[in-house]
Amino acid sequence: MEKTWRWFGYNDSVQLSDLRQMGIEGVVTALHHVPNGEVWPVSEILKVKTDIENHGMRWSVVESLPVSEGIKIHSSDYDRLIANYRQSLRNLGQCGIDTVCYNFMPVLDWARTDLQFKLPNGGESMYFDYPTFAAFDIFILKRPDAQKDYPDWMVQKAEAVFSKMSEAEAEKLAHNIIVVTQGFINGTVGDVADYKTVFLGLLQNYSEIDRDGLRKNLSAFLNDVVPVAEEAGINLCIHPDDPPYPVLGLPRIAGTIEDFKWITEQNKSLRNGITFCSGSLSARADNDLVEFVHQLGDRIHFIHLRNTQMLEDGSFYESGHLKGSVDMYELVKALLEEQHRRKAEGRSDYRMPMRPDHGIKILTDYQRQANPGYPLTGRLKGLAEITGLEMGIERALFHQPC
Ligand code: DNO
Repeated sequence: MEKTWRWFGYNDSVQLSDLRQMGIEGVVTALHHVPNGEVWPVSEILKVKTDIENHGMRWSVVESLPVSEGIKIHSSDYDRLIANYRQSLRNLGQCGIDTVCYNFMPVLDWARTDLQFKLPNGGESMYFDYPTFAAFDIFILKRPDAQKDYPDWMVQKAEAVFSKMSEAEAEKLAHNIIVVTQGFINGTVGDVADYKTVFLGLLQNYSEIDRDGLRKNLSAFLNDVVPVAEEAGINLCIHPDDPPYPVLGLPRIAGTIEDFKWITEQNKSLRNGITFCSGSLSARADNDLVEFVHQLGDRIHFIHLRNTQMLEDGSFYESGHLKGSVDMYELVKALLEEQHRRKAEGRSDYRMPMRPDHGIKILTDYQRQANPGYPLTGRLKGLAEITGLEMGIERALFHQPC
């Protein structure tokens, strides 16, 4: 696998020169300063690309070229937004960028209820506590009819959680979910005073859009962008929903093998591909990740590796890279088999870009500013673990590394 690293651009506390020392081959980044829905100019793309190359790496993946809400709800602004998206793809292709990740999650990208969850060893991780999330939805956000979306036992648990929360804690929870976790990935709600009201308004846009409706909109999006990706030589890859099930009454359509099969069937081109995120997909007991790779491996263009520990009520926490619900040995083995299969077929894209996703906050991470989930040392530990695992599997099973 190609060793890549998510770099948040020039505001990142990690420099491109640091990445070289860490053995990184490819950078995963985005033009974070371009507002959602606007065209990514060639000059801006080239500036970043050249800088990465001057540091001896390549710009392996764009994560993400954000899909605006207007495209997801197919609003009256759709034509302008999709024309801009297509133009950004052409511009990226013209600059020689070949992989673009995106997601189709309504309103909210990833969700966690605790960004500073203390592990027994003193490290800090992130937690999605379902009852706490329900408490946010029902009692803090007060989304109309939210209660109906949860079983009674969950509502009771949520009530108990909420009754113990101070006003400041409730505010922090809402701010984390709506603003802090979304801000650095071009989230739709800015850090405005009435962020909860703005957020409720965005949720309201989906009142008439159910699962089938959102699927229809994704299908329309794919019809409009996959042909451009083919011309531009770009592998598009959709990121799974995180968590991989509906939240806040919103439809979510990228959480299971069935979902991804459906997505790949909308356009048979290999350019219509997948970001395989083991952390997101693993937060669901009925997702067999190895089976996912067996069935859909040829569409995987980008890999995020991390682990989660699932808990009984649908809650989970991020448990590092090797430990947790995912059998990382079996998974990496399946991914390497896919690489060897591609190589034997003569495919030039056999070496899949992989980044260690998220990381536990440890050691020097407490002195260095980072976006939630992206501490340097914790992620580097993950990369080292995965690299070692990969080498062991390659040597033991394939003799000849890809
Ligand atoms: C958070 C991530 C997301 C994800 C993007 C992909 O750390 O899971 O930012 O990478 O949504 O489009």
